[in-house]
Amino acid sequence: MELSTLEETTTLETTLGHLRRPLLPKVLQVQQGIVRAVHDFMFKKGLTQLMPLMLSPITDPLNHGVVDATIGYADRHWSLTKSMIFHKQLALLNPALQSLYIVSPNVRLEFSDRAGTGRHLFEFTQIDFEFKDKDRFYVMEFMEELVNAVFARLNAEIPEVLLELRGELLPQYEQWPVYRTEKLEAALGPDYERIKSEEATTPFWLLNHTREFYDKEDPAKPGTYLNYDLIWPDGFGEGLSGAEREHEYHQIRKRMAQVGTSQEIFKHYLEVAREEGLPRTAGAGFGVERMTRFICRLKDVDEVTVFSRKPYAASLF
Ligand code: ASN
Repeated sequence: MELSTLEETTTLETTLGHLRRPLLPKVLQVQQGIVRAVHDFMFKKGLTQLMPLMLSPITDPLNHGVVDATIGYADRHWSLTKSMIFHKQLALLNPALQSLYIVSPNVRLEFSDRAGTGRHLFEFTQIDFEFKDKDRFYVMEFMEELVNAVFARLNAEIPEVLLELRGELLPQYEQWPVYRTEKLEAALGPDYERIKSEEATTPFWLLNHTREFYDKEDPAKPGTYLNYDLIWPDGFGEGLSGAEREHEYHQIRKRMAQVGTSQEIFKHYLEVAREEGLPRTAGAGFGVERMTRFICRLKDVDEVTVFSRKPYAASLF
């Protein structure tokens, strides 16, 4: 969509209408409850909180194209944060730091084809966490425990809000099914993720997406990856992605070449991998607005925002 069309369709009335929605404060109460419960959970589990960064010479290349968001400052290009993946890994170079988390604002200037997914905002917050010397099984179990802890807290703290928004309290999940992308694709075709999410009644894990160079390739099965997505049920789709990370210099370079990442932009990161050695880590990040949307059973994640951030349907503020 051209900007001129945007100007015509985004009026002051629609912008103010969005922020005046009567149910919005209740949705925000749920979101606040999630963040508070997550902080307490992370504290109990011993993760150190880092403050977010919004600008860096390197950021997540993502596995899909977005509009470039770099600015010039002090003779250098600085990218707006798409995720803090590399900063999580680099921060764990500190020998006294074992695990960390960040409430991290991300800017991803999505193209208009993601405007109608119900799951994309061009600016959102993810809670990103990373552990040194842990594997995918540890991270998946950690997230399962986190979801149940957050849901139990919300049930205890704001039952009347949950009843009004979703008609019932939140469940506790005992079993999280685990599927592999290649098997689901063979059974259900290319739209397997959506189909499985619509069929599911509990969250589940989807293993092995072919993605960014930093998701570790399985040494036992080259061409497959030690990553995991949490998929919310009832058609709400992806809510978290994470992986064990590549940390060996030659393997990182091989994967960069395969997926077409610029080694020039990442030269200092590569230097650390070559000279210092990156720590062996695993982690993940989940979308706060997406978790809020799932809990409140909202049609579109943009219903969680005060100022719309739906791709190409910009708010005036
Ligand atoms: N936060 C994700 C991870 O830890 C990366 C991302 O958001 N693209 O793997």
